[in-house]
Amino acid sequence: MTSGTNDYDVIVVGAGFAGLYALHELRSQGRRVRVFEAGDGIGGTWFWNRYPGARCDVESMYYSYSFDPALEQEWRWTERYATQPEILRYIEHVADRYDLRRDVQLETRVESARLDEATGRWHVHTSDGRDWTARFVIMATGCLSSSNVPDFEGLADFRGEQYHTGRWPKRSPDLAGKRVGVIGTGSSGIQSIPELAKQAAHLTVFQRTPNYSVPANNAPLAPEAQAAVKADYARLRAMGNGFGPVLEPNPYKVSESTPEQVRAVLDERWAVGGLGFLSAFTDLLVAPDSNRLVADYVRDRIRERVDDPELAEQLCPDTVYGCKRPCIDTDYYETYNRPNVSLVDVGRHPIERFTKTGIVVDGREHPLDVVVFATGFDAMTGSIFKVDIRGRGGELLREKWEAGPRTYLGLQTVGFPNLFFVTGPGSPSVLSNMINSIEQHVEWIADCLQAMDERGAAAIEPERGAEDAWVEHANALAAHTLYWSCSSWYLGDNIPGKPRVFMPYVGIPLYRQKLAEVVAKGYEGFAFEPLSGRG
Ligand code: N01
Repeated sequence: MTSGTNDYDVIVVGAGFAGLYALHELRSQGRRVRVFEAGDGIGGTWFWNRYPGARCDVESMYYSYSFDPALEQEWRWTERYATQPEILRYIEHVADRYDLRRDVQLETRVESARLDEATGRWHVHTSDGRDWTARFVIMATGCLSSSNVPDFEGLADFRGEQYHTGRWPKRSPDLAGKRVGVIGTGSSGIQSIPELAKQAAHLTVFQRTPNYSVPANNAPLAPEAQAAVKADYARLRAMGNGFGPVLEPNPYKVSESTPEQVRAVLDERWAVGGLGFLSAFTDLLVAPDSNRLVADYVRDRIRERVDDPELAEQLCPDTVYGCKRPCIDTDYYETYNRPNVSLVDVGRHPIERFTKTGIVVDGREHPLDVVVFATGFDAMTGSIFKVDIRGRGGELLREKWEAGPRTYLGLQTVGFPNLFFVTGPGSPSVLSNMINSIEQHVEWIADCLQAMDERGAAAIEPERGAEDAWVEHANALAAHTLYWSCSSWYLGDNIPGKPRVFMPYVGIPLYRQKLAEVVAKGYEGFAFEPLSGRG
């Protein structure tokens, strides 16, 4: 079938920032686009992650679309770091402003996408039992959207309430008077723990690995500060790899700096707050000695924030700073000074099992009414694999990527023509400002489809050699970093059986340059199938 009500030019999976922008861009080109979204509302990550304290760790002025200067100018953010409800309001405003909702089908999960090689069209099956066809499929499924609850023994027996931070109920549960346990001290745990502690009778934090966190220094956004950014938006957005000018990378290595200079850089970043430590020195993630200086600095600051010295030591990470995604917080460490908060170290003694009434660690039961899983996500590939995607010869994508994801530029993979990933593995994605990367990918895809129209191409697919070279190049870049020194979701370590591969591409400016070069050389590394080639 090449026409009819269930046939589209493009099917987009997911209605978060990426899917909505893909819809807007491709529909502006006159294409018939349909977006499927599993949730009963748009927003992706910002629809699902409603846990108390959820906010973005990129500043709101820079965690926003840049594609339309009028939109940039009219939207007013209220705080330095936007809360989840505010970001969701922004996404809903964008959807209404560009009349996007009419092409988004909610509460519909894409279950499979199968290439029909004879016609070159993708056959898509959705959870409402319907079948669709499209020339292109775009996976806008998000990098951190497949929530992970570890397979704890006895979990099914637990009688209390259970919530995952990434699937938080719309009506937030009433925790007053309850004994609440939180498992996990990544970004979601570190953001939610201070808020949960205010609500619960007692909060028990089950910590396997302490994480580095730096104060966010969140504050209301003064209208003058906002106006100043808006007056110079394009230039400011381009600075600091898109995280905003306060995070402009320091161009020096620790080894090129005197101890006084190192201290001054770190003091300045501490005073500003936020993610600036990641770009404090260029050798931070490649030179262990340099990293240690930064890590020591942050550890000293953690000790200053916790009254009980023993507890402070338990909260101090001994990993490389930035090996796991660092966190930013509001009163995280101070929360452990509250009398109703306790920490259980499950690094040395892992959680043994759940009982009907609590969690057992080292032979002792911790009685709980509520358990909050802040246990993260099957990152980058989890949501892609939830769709049964079959390309040439019926090859299953999950099987092709069994030993780790293989893409060319993070955008496409051999054997799956006309299937695109937005911020896919092999692109900077989670190491970058996601909105910048989303816009870059969507615009690249839109330009590519335009170029295909102009050259009369039916399909695009990477060449095997280009994909192999890209995977090798991306691995080589990651090999020189300290990312391998700890266990992290970047490497898939948090999911049993997942291959240990560093999934994002290290180097945002280099990536931009590579993408531009590929296009300048007539889509070097891609093969186009002519329209006449179709049977
Ligand atoms: O998940 P995580 P997250 N027993 O995987 C622990 C983005 N994000 O949802 O470190 C005990 O980081 C696990 O322990 P360990 C951001 O990119 C952004 O917090 O594996 N503990 C870890 O402490 C972030 O990095 C924002 O030893 C277990 C925690 O659970 C990413 O999402 C906000 C365990 C999981 O941490 C993911 O963050 C939120 C077990 N069996 C998220 N299994 C902002 O913008 C896992 N853990 C601010």
